[in-house]
Amino acid sequence: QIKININGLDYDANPNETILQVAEKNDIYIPRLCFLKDIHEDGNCRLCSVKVEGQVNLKPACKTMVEDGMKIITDDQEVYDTVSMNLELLTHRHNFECFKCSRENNCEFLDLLRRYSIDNEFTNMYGDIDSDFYYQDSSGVMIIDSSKCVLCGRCVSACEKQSGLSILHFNERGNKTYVGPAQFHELADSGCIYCGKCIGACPTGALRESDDIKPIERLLRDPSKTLVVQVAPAVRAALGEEFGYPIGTNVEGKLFSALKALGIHEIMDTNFTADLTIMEEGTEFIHRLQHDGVFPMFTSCSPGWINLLELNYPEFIPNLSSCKSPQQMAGALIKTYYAEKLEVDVKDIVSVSLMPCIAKKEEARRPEMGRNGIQDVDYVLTTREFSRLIRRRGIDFRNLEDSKPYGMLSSYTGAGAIFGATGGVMEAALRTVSEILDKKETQIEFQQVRGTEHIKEATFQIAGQDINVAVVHGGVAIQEFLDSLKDSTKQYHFVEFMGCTGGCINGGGQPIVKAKDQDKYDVRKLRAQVLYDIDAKATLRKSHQNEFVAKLYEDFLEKPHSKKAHELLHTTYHK
Ligand code: HC1
Ligand code: SF4
Repeated sequence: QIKININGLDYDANPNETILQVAEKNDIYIPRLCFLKDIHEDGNCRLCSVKVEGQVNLKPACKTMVEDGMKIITDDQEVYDTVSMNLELLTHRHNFECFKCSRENNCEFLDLLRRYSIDNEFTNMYGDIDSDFYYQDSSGVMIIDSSKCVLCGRCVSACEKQSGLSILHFNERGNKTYVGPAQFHELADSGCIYCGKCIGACPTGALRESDDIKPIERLLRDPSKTLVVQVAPAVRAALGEEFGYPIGTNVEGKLFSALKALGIHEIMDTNFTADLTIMEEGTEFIHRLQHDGVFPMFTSCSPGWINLLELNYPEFIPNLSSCKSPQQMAGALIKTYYAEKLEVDVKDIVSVSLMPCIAKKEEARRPEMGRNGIQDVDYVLTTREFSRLIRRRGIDFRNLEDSKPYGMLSSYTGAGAIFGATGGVMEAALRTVSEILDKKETQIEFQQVRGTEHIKEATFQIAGQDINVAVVHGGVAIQEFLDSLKDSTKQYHFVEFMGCTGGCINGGGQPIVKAKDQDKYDVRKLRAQVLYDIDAKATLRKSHQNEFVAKLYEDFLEKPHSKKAHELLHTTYHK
């Protein structure tokens, strides 16, 4: 322990801490833009400049280590003017279209400009934008707009350290510098898996999802259309953050009320098809066990993961479960079974999903995800887009009463709810598979597969056999696991993979948590707890106990892996 002095007051510190760390621990404000803990710590924006006694130049607080007796000033006129000038310089190449920006509500750059009352006192320039900025929307699901980019590098580092793919780079030099896939590549052919980690790291609106709000607005006003919306497990665990609720607040009831207030005709819950997925995937697993099938079997619900596998590890395609994701199963039911029930021509049904994910937009467009030229899911709105739609319609989200959706395709068990957290799909599958194989009531909780460790392994005794499972999340861990699997002698039976660390609760379409708050809170843990709390309180906690899933089989699908189930609920993969 050492002592340092900040702005005239003494503080205890550890010699391995930076000035920024000690300041933030003690609630002393130092501005920051490019610094993102564990992801981008190699400061270059110079906004965290502070004065250190005895030093001629100002020092970047994010990478200057504290020393015993150090005296630091964070906010005198010289520091203030320097930070202001550095901020002003960043305004020169920024296209201020704040009214239509995806970060209208939480732009870290705009927050700083306001905090420092930037009025171009120093540089006499403002928004000297040439029209030649790099703009990339070839993927149809994600946009890079360098006219909003402050070149902080957070996205480049996130792509490297979180997806493990290093798709994004700084291209060109000088004032032509822009961030994008390596030169001459379009996003669509760059190997990007649409995990959206770059978007979550961006402090401005330079990276964003392709916005589908406009067509939804139009369809809501079209009396000939019936909109059926499904809601992913993880959306309810994070949407509240967009409306000022603390991270880790369950807003499921208000979410359904918001859909009703928007005039959505029919609501279903992706949690329902998560339960259905367990029936199909569990049956597939048991079949592989009993018929010497391909092991380990891999889960197939996370499209970021599927993209990564198809692009980089196609040799493992036979290991994938043939199950479509719950999103696509729901879409297929909406366009067949539900359309019939509603007595609406399938051409007039619009199937919309609310997802915490960018890759779900791309999954929905896959040609095999539909039939007779009709896609099962027409539009995917991220949690962020949905919040924007609510705000634009002037719905007072915080004062909405809680409500429930109606209809059988919205009931779910605790097992369906936990799909959105890493380990959730595995735990849900184990609850059902163990009970079917052991032919008796088995345990509910499989704690060993929970938590944020990137690769979790466990062995369970099921029907007298050791079943080895693993749970892997995030691009980096996925690559590490698959690389080691090639040489491993261990017989794994079942592996859950999720493209994002933490699973869908930390998906690329979830509310963006500002850099400072990412340091302060364990976002993944808090959001996951919402889902585990829903599960703990549920009366039914195993997918095979969902009576409406049973009814769906009785009325329509017959049994897991029936011909009809195969047609609607299973898929193939691209090489
Ligand atoms: Fe997910 Fe899934 S859990 S993939 O993370 O299997 O996106 O939430 O909807 O489809 O159910 C996402 C979440 C989601 C699917 C389910
Ligand atoms: Fe990289 Fe993921 Fe962003 Fe694609 S979506 S550029 S893989 S971080």
